[in-house]
Amino acid sequence: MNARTAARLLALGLALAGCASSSAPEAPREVLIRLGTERLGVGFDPKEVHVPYVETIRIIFRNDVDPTWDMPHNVAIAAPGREDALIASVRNLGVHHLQLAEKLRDSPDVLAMTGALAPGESETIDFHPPGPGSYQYICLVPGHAERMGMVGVLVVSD
Ligand SMILES: [Cu+2]
Repeated sequence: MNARTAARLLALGLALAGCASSSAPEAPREVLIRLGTERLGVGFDPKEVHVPYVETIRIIFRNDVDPTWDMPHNVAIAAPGREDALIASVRNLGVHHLQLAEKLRDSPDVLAMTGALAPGESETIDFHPPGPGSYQYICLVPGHAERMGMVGVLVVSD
């Protein structure tokens, strides 16, 4: 965890503490999940995550690959039904993986995404699910999803 992530988590803790003291108990509006990657393979770990439907799913993503591999990974939550189009757009843009976040962050095919992270790096993003459903999370580093199957599914239940 880097200092920025730690600061964000601290801020989150303070915000939640503030809520708890000022209102009656209610359903949580936020859940925190951790996504990592295989250490000696090209894939997410875990490949499937189940969460209840809430306003905000805070995702801490860490590239856990062996540091000697020099392999970047990212995670993008694709808009349902747009997974293949998103992967194709990365191929067609021919973008370097370090430009992925810059080029695609505003794409309607992406609901949330991190930048490409080097081994050992982590980044925290907030995903606001449009509703219950299944959302694929995809590594957009060229070839990882298409050729290596670096895809997972986030199941948001009602
Ligand atoms: Cu990857």
